[in-house]
Amino acid sequence: MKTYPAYMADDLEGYWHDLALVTLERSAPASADRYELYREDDEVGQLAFLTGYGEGMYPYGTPKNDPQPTLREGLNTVDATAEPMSARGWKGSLEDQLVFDYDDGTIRNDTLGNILGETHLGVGEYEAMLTPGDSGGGLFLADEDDWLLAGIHTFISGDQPVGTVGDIGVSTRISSYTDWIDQSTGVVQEPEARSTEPPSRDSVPMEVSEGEGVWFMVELGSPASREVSVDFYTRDGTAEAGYDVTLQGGMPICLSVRRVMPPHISLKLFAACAHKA
Ligand SMILES: [Ca+2]
Ligand SMILES: [Ca+2]
Repeated sequence: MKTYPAYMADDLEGYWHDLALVTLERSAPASADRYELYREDDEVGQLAFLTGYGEGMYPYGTPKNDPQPTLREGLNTVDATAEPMSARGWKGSLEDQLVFDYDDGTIRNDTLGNILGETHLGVGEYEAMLTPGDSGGGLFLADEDDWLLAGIHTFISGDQPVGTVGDIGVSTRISSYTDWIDQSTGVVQEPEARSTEPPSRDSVPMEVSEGEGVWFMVELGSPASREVSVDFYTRDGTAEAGYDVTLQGGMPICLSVRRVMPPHISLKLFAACAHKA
């Protein structure tokens, strides 16, 4: 695990850079969901998707007493960075934190609306807040066709019990840390395909530089008269699937060919490689 160098959590001095990177001993399974980082600095005002394994709670602080940790999700709106809270005595890396309040549709509980002078009464029944145990969970913002990881939950500010309407949730702002994350985990390169398909088995590259596309050749002994499909899998070597290499098009890839003349087909497979910084 690699903790952000200037991390500090202190009741008097505040929360600073509450972020760490965890390296798994083995690659996560290919079936595990993966999310890109949110890299823009326009998070404020956006609808956010909150996830976490925190304690189940009803909106006014009554615990649900779940028998085991449960993944929950809900929505809220990123009201601001935590910077305006410095006037209220907050300390810490405030510019690098995203804050959102737990609304119940009333002005009275519109905590950040009242502080910031901009009424925002929440998103109704989907409005969600962090509870104890949600630390480390994700705050996601929508991209065109996916959700991007924009925050990691760090703490809740409010009266006891925490997680009730009017509380403020705080997530570490990922866009402030993308340089550190990139340097620590490797830089994703755009893969470039080799310009031409290899003409023969002998010319299929056995070694490939990072950032280059890879061609695989699959040969048939004789012309096919019906649909042919090929299943293939990768085996981890010095590069691990899902960690060092991402296969575009998913895994396994199945190729169907109706007529094959001449009797070989070739697959093009891009490998997006990451190199260790
Ligand atoms: Ca809210
Ligand atoms: Ca609000």
